[in-house]
Amino acid sequence: MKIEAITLREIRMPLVRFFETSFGRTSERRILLVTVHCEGVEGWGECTAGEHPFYCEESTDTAWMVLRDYLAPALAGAEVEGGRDAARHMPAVRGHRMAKAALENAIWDAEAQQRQLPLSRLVGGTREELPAGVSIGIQDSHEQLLETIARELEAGYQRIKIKVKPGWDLDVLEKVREKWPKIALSCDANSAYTLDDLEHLKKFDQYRLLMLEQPLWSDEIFLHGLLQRELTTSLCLDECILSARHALAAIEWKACRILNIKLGRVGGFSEAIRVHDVAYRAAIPVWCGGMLESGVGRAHNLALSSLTGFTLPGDVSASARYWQEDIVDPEITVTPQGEIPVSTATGRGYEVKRELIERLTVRQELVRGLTGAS
Ligand code: OSB
Ligand code: MG
Repeated sequence: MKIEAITLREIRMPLVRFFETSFGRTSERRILLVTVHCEGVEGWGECTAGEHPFYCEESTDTAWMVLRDYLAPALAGAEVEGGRDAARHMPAVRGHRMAKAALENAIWDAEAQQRQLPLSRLVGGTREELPAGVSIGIQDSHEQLLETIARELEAGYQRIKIKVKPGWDLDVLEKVREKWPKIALSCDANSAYTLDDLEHLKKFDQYRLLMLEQPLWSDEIFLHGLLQRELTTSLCLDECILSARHALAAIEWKACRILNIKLGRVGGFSEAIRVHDVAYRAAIPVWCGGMLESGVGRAHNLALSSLTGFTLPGDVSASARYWQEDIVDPEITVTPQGEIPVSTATGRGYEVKRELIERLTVRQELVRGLTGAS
């Protein structure tokens, strides 16, 4: 498969409602999209980096720089077998996994189109219907949070995850459990606590959470293991799992009982599949995390979630929760039972809306392969 050229573009999309985590509030996304032009097909990828380096080191701007100056020049003009060997053609850039994932996932999409296979089947997926959950940000009041939860349960979502931080945690959980004693409920701290909070964190146990996600430092597996030994609640790791090696270390050390897998965080489909396989062999359930993606990233998340080990509801939610109008057709929707059917169309399964994308574009760059280069 010859990659003739690569388009990098940045689009801006206002969220229908702000999203707040322990590290800050987002109201408008700056999303980087990668298009690989290959022998008549176009593969699309999305970079999941945030606007600021707060969730991890990467941001929209660092990813743009790495893609423009290192990754796209190396892949434009290259002959690749497909998504699985794309990483071999990338220069030895350390880290910058979200930038790498945007390009690698676009190549997986192009390969699926060339082979006329749904992307979910190309990556090895077996599921046909995916259980959907929602991630609900920190709100301005408890009332707003309870209203939002009521609305999402009404829409059918199978699991509610709420963001927590010191000052927005136990009181909130108390109110939620008072109203809904039985719903599947998780919370995500995005590294807002330390081991000095041990006694406080033990109090989370009384709320019968499905899991507590990433309470401690974003680069720390060992200390999550010490915390897990002190809690009955299952820990789930997000930020600190960047590869299958990290997943293996966390599982062996019993630092968590559940893993969140994000395509961008681990560098693309190839590594995400390896993380899944490590967890599957150890009988550790996994689910797919979200990064406020547009429809392109959302479509890729659905394909990943079709792998056998994704038994827990993911942060794979309907387009309309985030966007006035999503950039794909059809938009992603959830059934009243809280499921998303896996697309059986070839490639990513959701067409891009070109005119809308053009209108949202704020910068664009075409990187061509050198003519005559093999
Ligand atoms: O930790 O899962 C997270 C959003 C931005 C950064 C980190 C996270 C999140 C979410 C949102 O929880 C999930 C989504 O709905 O896309
Ligand atoms: Mg998380």
